[in-house]
Amino acid sequence: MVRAYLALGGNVGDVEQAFRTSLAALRAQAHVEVLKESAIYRTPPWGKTDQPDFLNMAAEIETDLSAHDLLDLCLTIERASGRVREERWGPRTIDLDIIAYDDQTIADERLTVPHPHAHERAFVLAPMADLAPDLMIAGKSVRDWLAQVDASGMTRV
Ligand code: A4P
Ligand code: MG
Repeated sequence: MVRAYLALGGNVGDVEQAFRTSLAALRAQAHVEVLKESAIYRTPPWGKTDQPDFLNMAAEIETDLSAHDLLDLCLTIERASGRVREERWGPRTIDLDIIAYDDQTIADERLTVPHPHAHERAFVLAPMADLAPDLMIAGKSVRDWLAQVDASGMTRV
């Protein structure tokens, strides 16, 4: 079994419900155990700023899936949880990223792990700090990265 960290985020529709649906889908998987969930944070939009605030959280899991199979599962869950209405596929409610997979470094056309932007983003680092402040990403701990980035405007839900 491998320890891995997932970051969840969204800003369309009922994101908390999408988080619950996604975590339930992970739990329902024989190959995944959800060990810990972070708090949920309301976060100012990063990058493209003229859009609604996001909700973000992270989960610590144990899995015997390969990193690529875990990615496929995340994409499947994204599609299933991202439905705004049952009868029709709506805008994507949820983004499910693999932040870390064991202590492995992966870089191919489908997958980059650790997530290449995790250490720059308070909306990833704050939830990750709830779970694994000492986890090393890009040469520094999550705690140290969090102290360096702009985490203003974030609130725990
Ligand atoms: N992929 C490669 N590495 C990974 C990984 N470690 N985890 C590939 C997950 N996927 C990975 O993903 C497209 C492809 O990335 C996947 O099919 C997989 O093969 P995507 O999520 O559809 O798109 P993206 O490339 O991540 O671009 P996107 O969604 O435009 O940007 P980001 O970087 O995901 O950022 N502000 C706040 N406050 N909170 C947020 O959650 N999120 C974004 C989106 C922007 N601003 C935000 C937030
Ligand atoms: Mg993404």
